[in-house]
Amino acid sequence: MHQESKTPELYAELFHRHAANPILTARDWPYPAHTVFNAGACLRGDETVLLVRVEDRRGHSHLTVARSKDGVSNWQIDSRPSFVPDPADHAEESWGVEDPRLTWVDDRAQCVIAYTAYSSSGPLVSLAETNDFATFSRLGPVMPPENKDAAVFPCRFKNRYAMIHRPVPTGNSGAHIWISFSPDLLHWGDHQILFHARRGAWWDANKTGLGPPPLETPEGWLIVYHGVRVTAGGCLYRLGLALLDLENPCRVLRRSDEWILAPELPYERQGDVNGVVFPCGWTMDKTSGEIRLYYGGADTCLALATAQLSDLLTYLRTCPAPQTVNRRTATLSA
Ligand code: BMA
Repeated sequence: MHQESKTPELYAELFHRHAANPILTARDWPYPAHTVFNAGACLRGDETVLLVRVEDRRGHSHLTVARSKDGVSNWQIDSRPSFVPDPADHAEESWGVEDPRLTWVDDRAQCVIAYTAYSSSGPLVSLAETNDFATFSRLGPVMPPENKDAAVFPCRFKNRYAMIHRPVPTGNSGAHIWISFSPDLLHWGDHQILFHARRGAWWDANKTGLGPPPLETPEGWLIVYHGVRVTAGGCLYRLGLALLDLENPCRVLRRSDEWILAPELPYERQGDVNGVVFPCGWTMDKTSGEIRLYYGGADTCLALATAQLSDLLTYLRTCPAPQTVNRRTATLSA
């Protein structure tokens, strides 16, 4: 395994893959499933709760709850799908629901789920809420297609909720990460580009997207995002870090030039979609400062990597502060 390698590492690794990886596969599922991956995560009481994307043999996805005391093993998985597409009342879910990001929002006493609703007109962003992971209430679609990779912040900014998301513009100008604001989680505006996909040879050229929801730290909102490099052998999904200002999350304080996690091991390199690490959830142990990143491997299984928050922040302090851009246009490139 990676951690037991005898050759010295070429780069210092911030995230360490868990020895039990992949921690969940379709073989662990209590009912027939093709693949399980891209799970949202949160801590509730003494449990880690995952909302796992499960793809069936039609190719459609639903979401299923898995709970564990240690966040690694002995997962208690709902015996049937927990959150299923509802195409009769929600046509936007006719091809499934995917990639949930979970944010506990104190002032609603609810976990807000931002997920991709896969409509026949393309993927869009929908929101739902739950406080027990048994019953879910939909707020409905909030961003039209094509848009995905969304998560809401856990608090309001000057009385407005904030959400990060990733629209895909027409043309060839790149898929950038945006932020928007809302008084009620239903009506969204003040749309601004948070940061651009880079271009050319960069690892995050052309397409970027938020990973898990922003995590509050003493130095800013911690962001993990994926960048997609299109190669002759297919797309490579790798991960980078960024830090946003605590008071004004439209301000990007730092952004890593290098990726910090990339497909390397067989369960990341080979699967339904080769060469993908795709996190939708993380948790933090406030006592130890350990961050647990839950990520899909090759669109087939679920894996875990851990890092120390202090190491991530130390690394980010060495990263450049991005140039200021006109955030309301998508035309400028970084
Ligand atoms: C993205 C999303 C993810 C998926 C990734 C790689 O666009 O659809 O669900 O893991 O592509 O296939």
